[in-house]
Order: sequence, then C-alpha cells, then structure tokens
Amino acid sequence: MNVNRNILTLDEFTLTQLRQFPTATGELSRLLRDVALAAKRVNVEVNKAGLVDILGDAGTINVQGEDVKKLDIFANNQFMGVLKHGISCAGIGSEEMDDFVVFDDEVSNQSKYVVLFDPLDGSGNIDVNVSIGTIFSVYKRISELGKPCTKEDFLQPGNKQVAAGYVVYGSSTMFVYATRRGVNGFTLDPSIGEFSLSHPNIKCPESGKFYSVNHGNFFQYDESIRKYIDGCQRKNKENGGPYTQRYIGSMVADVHRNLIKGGIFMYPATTDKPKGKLRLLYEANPFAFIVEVAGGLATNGKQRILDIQPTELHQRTALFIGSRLMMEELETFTGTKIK
Ligand code: AHM
Ligand code: MG
Repeated sequence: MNVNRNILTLDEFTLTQLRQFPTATGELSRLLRDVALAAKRVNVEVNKAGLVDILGDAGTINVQGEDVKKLDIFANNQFMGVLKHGISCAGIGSEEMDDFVVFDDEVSNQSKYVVLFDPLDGSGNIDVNVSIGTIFSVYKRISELGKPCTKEDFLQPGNKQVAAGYVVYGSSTMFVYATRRGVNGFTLDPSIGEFSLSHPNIKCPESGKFYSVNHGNFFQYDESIRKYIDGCQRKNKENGGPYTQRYIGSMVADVHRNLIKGGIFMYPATTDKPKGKLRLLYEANPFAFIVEVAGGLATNGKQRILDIQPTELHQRTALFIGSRLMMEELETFTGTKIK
C-alpha cells in the first residue's frame, strides 16, 4: 500500500531520522515530541490571549528583576511539565526560574538529556499581538546515569549541544530545530494539530539585506559597532548596501527572518548593560547552534558564542549572529577573526 509521505509531521520526520540509526534509542525524538506538545498548548493560549484575562503582569518579578506576564508563567509550567513527565530529560534550566531544576526520580535519573529554555521570549510583545517565541537547547548529560543530574550538565559550552530549536508564534506557528545533521522547519497545521515539515534543510543565505539592532541604544555601543551600523546605512558596492533595518524586539522573530532571508542580528553590549542583555544559555547558544548548522556565524564580538564556557544559568552576553559574509564584514570592524 502506498501512503503519502510527501508531507511529514514532526513525529514522522524524527522517526525517519531515527530509522537511519538502528542503534539509536529514540530519546531525542521523544524529547522533541514533548517540547512540541508544550508548544501547541502555549500556542492555543497565545492565540486567545486577547480574549481571556490572561494578559498583563502576574504581579511578580522574575529572577532577572523583570515583570512576569501571566503567559510566561503558563509557558514555563507547560515546558517544565512535559519534560518532567517525559522519559528523556533529567533536569531543566529556565529563564523564569532562579536555579536549575533536577527532576531526581527513578526514570529521570536514567534520562540522557538536560534542557535549557526560554519559555516565552519577547515578553514585551505579548500584549500587543506581535510575534513571540520559545527557545530551547539540549545537552547530553556528563554526570553518571542513574544518579540525579548536576550543575555541570547544564554549564557545558554551546558547542556540546546535541540539538536546539525555537518556536515562533507568528502569523503561523513554526517549530524549527537543528541537530548537527541539519536544520528543519515545521509549520503548525491547525486542521490536524500537527507540526508539518514546511522548510526542509534550512540554509542561511551567505549574505542578505537585513540588519536588526536596537537603534535607540546607538550611542551606547562601542565605536567599532557604531561604525559598522553606520556602514549598513550607506551605499556600498562591496556589500550591496544600504541594508534594510528590521527590528521587532522579539529575538525569535528577528533571527528567524534573517535565517530564512539572510541578514545580521545584533544585541551589542551597551554602557547601561556592559555584559549585553541576552542570556547565553537559553537565548544565544541555541540560536548560535542553529545558525551555524545552517551555515551562518555567531559571536559576542570577541569570541565564537559556542566556545564560551558558561559559569551561571542566567549569564548574559553580547550577540552578533547571521549570514556568514555579513558577519565577516562586521569582523573587519571589530578586528576579530572568529572562524
Ligand atoms: P525577554 O527575554 O525579557 O523577552 O528579553 C529578550 C528580548 C529579545 O527577544 C529581544 O531581541 C530583546 O529582548 C529586545 O530588547 P530591547 O527591547 O532592549 O531591544
Ligand atoms: Mg528571553
């Protein structure tokens, strides 16, 4: 019997990948399925956010000292819930929680992976109906199986990631994930409630037209960055400029657009935030992994993001990420050659 396999769902796709490795245990596929399930639940709430009394501050301040919106808490609970209930994850770290959470039960202690995530990034955009997203990062634990996972499992450099991904809750909802083998994108088909393969084998264009940065902070950036941004706005036959500026303020949407169309996204250090704003473990690292697998580059201006040795869960970093040739052009301003 012939079954139409032209449009694979996320589960079907991960199974076809699994079938190529007969010794694989399928734990990563299960983990991705768990994350996708939580994403679907979050998507339902994001879609009806304007209709129910779920908007606004939950009246608490998160560990970064920022207001917590109700949807952030809902999303955090969904992702934590599926990962705790599943059999692939030994512990998690989240933007919304002070410290790592070690699940420490008989099944979780046998699980191979730990997961770091930002359950709902771009929270400033929730109450204005603009794209927001989830970001996640997966590591194989280095601690002994059968015991609770440890802090060292979470504090591995990004180059040790096994997989990373994001969900963008936008005009349609997309789930994009990368392993070392490639980056694939799935669009939620509401008629069957499944993510279906819509963007196979995503490659980041070598160059592009878009640059994404918060111009309001311009005078707080280092001089080399100001000069680069100035160059983005000028006619330049070498780089095909001037570039077009696009900045939504939701990293997931901004980097997603540049990944598909070609471009560069920057969140440099500022005088107010000398360490940068974005978080290394669950914002910069997963995107650096995805974009590098797709052929692009990611740095903090001095060093490759994926080579930074993390020291704490909520560590911040400057971030420059995008198309390879645009990143190389930036490096002529910062004076660093990363790759
Ligand atoms: P959040 O985790 O509190 O949502 O902050 C991260 C977001 C990113 O999605 C986005 O790129 C950046 O903050 C925007 O910051 P700014 O408003 O300073 O430009
Ligand atoms: Mg965030």
